[in-house]
Amino acid sequence: MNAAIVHERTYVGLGSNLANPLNQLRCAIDALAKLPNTRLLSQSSLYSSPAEGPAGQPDYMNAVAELETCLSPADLLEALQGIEDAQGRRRGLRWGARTLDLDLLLWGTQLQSSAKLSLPHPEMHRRAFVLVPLREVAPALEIPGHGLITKLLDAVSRVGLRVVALP
Ligand code: ROI
Repeated sequence: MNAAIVHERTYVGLGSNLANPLNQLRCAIDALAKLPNTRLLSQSSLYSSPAEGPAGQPDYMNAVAELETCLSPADLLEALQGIEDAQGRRRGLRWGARTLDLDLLLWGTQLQSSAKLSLPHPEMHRRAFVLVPLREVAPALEIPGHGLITKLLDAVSRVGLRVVALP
């Protein structure tokens, strides 16, 4: 008998603030839909938000994609980095401006922490630019170790975050 193939529900955060960010996100969503052994289930609206972190960078466009995948977290991470590279990502300053950032937010209910990958993403529960689009695609989500998304949203400021395009 064949072993059952495990499909995990996974969420990816998208961000861009260089080189036509709206287009960067749209291209990235198309690339996510083409990943092997993976299905794009839904995508959030596209949001504009002021940069968090180092000042003096352009506003970001952000969105979240919901996927179902048979890829392991490590393989999915590698695939996401491949999409970032294909869209011209230069890896320089840690929190600097970027053409495309794809953050693996959650992979099922997996908890892990390593230099390469931590799950859930260690900053996601504090970031309105992640939580607001994430709630659109997963309104009842519980973030392992942090609780319900609705509760987390009560604690973050959404100043400056606005929808610029529907899914
Ligand atoms: N700020 C916003 N608004 N959106 C991002 O995607 C984003 N990504 C980052 C930092 C620099 C932390 N700030 C951001 O990596």
